[in-house]
Order: sequence, then structure tokens, then C-alpha cells
Amino acid sequence: MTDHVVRSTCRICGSVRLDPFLDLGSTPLANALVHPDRSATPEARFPLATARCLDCGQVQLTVVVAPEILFRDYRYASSASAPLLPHFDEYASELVVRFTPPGSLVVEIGSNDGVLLRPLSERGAVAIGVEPATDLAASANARGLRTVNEFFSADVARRLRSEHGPAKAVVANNVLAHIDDLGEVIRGLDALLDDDGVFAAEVPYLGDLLDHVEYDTIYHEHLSYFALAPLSRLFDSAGMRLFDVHRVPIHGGSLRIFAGRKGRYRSTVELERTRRDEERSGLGDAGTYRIFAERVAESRTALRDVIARAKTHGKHVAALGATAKGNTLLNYCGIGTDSIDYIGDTTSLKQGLLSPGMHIPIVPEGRLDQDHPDLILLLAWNYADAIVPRYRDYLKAGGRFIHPIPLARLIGP
Ligand code: JHZ
Repeated sequence: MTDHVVRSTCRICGSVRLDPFLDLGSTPLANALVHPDRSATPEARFPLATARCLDCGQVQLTVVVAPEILFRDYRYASSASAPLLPHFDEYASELVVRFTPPGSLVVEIGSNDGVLLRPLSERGAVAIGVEPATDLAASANARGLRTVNEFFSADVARRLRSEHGPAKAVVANNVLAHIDDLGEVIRGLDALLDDDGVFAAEVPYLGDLLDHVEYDTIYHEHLSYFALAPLSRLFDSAGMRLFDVHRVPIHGGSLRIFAGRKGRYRSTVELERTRRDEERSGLGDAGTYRIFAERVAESRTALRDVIARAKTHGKHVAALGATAKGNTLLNYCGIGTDSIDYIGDTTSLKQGLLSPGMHIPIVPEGRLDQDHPDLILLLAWNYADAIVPRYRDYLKAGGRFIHPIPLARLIGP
């Protein structure tokens, strides 16, 4: 198996007119946590550079790391982030009320540890996950959340249909960006969805990435950075139509999109409004990406300065959230063990390992409460609203968070 391939064409429209706009260097894989016994072994590194298609506008990576390397041994467990539980509960409720009455088949692509399968099942859906990560699929199955341990494909879709009948909904959250061959997903949807079936997906939104300088969400797993216009083109070219969208705050700002077979559903007012907002927002202008690249460099300088100042004053700095995006940030900014003592994280599968590249130890989040470091770098900044209030006592005692983007700032009372 080759470990990666380089594409020369857009993964939405096939154009060769790909315009590079940001190069974050050669970095290790963001979720390839390192066992301490292997800390002396050089890690695989891959170029991390973005390009925009000058024909359809899709923002993307051209270096495609083999999915078997990225996703079979995967330690990101959705249920470890408490704010995701109410988020997916609300999402399940929307699906069941609008599209999937009790007894309907709902298939989730990339179901992780079953964080959405559970509230769907509780509401009476026949919920089946398709998840390539071996441990996560086993953990979901052990909790009675039916999960097929495979990568989604048209073949898997045909098999599920022959075993369970057509699906009223196929769902894909934070996984479309992981898939190089989006045509294969569409063929799978065609094979599996009932005539009035709906495809629902959440994807981090390019508009938010650019506005808030969320450059750290760029890593090898994320092959696509979606906006509505290229997404519409993808569905249109395959006999489907986007008919609804919500902007949701999760993961720094995402789109929840809904698509069906052509002619089945009328476009909502929200879709038309979001389309118009997008047209006005400058996502199609080359200048937007040039300015973004400049803001990324400024963001790095600001964060390095805050941390350098803290270290000059002898402060102890730790981090919260052994996030994938945190590893882009730490590697790009060159922030390592000379600055950060450890990273606290709730995910048991991550604890005891080292962060990729920078080799910062990952420990249970509770350690932050015991140690009271002077500063905590918030690598899970997307959950700041949930995390900061929990640290009221820490802040009262003089501790501060560093919120790294768009420009590093301190959070305190
Ligand atoms: P979190 C994930 O990226 C994974 P990551 C994935 N690659 C993807 O596509 C994007 O999301 C969209 C911990 N934590 O969600 C748990 C605490 O310790 O920001 C997680 O390890 N305490 C599929 O990895 C991490 O932080 C807490 O209170 O960048 C959060 O990871 C909370 C709330 C979380 O995404």
C-alpha cells in the first residue's frame, strides 16, 4: 500500500486549475499519537498545503494519505466531548421529526462511537453505523449500537439495502471532508436511499474557517473545506439536489446540509438565504485567500509571543484538548515541551500517549485541576463556551486560558 498519493484534479469538478494559497509545511498526521516507547522513531510527515479550484471554488488538499493509515486505528471518540451529546440529541430529533418516523432505517457513515446512533435508536429509528475504526466500532457494538466495521462504499450500501431495505436517511457528520472519492459516496447514496430518502451531513464551513482564521482545522484528514456552491455542484452532477441547510456553531462553525433525489424536495428559504450570503462573502475572490494566509502568519506570531512572554516570566503552561487541530497548531507554531508541560484530555484512548511531532505528554484532564498551571492553552477552543465556566475556581485563583485564534488572547475574570 502506498502511504499517499498526490492529486492534480479538483475532487468536485475534475478541473486541473488548482490555485495553492497556504502552505503549513510538512507535518505528522494530526491523530497519529505516539507511544512513549516509540518517541525516538522518526514519524511519517506529509506536506500540508491547500489549494482552491478556480472553476468550482472547492478548497482542498491535494496530498491524500491512505485512509487505512488515517482511520483504522483512530483515537478521536466523539462521546469524550460532553457538548457533542446535546448537539447530536437535537440533531436526531430533527431527523426523526422531519424525515425518519419510528421504524425507519437510518445509516450513518463514519458513526464513530455511536454518539448519534444512540439518540436515533432511542427515538425508534433502526440505526446502523458504518465505521472503519476498529476500536470505536467494537465499543459501539458492545453498547448495542449496531455498527459495521468498514469504510463506506457503494458495495457496502448495496449490501445494507439487500439486508435491511432502503434507508429513509443516510447521515454523515464530519466525515465527508475525510473522503477523497466523493463520487463513490454519491453512488452509495443512490444505492441505499429510498426514493424520498434524505442525505444529511455536517461539515465544517469554509466561511467560518476563513473568518475566524481556523487554520488549525487544516490537517491531512480534512481533504475538503466545504462551502455551499461547490457542494451544490457535487449533488447536481449526480441527480441529487441540496434542499436545506443550517449554519450550526459546532466545531467552530459548520453547515448541516440536506439533499434528496432531484425533484423530491423544495429548496428552503434558509438555503436560498445562505447561498446569497455566501455569494456576497468573497469566498470566490482570490484576495480573500491571500488575506487569509497573511492572517495565519500573524496568528502564529501572536501565539508565539504570548507563550514566549509567559516563559520569560517563569510561568507554567499546560494545554487542554489533545485535538487534531491542536497538532496542526503546535507543529506549525513550533510549540513543544519547552513551553507546554502536558495536554489534558478526557479521551482514555489518548491518555498516556504523546502528541504527534511535538511529543507533549497527554494526561487525563483532571490533572489540570490538581496542578493549577498559570496558563492553559485551549487547543479545544471550539468548546470554550462549555469549558471556561467549568474552570471558574481556577480562574478565580488567578489562572488564565490562552485562546489561540484568530489572534491569541487571554481569558480570565
Ligand atoms: P475536537 C475532530 O477534530 C475530529 P478535533 C475529526 N477529525 C473532525 O473532523 C473534526 O473534529 C471536525 C477533549 N476534550 O472535537 C476531547 C476535553 O479533554 O475539538 C477531544 O479529544 N475536555 C473527526 O480532534 C478533544 O478535547 C473537554 O471538556 O480537532 C476535542 O476534540 C472537551 C469538551 C473536550 O476536535
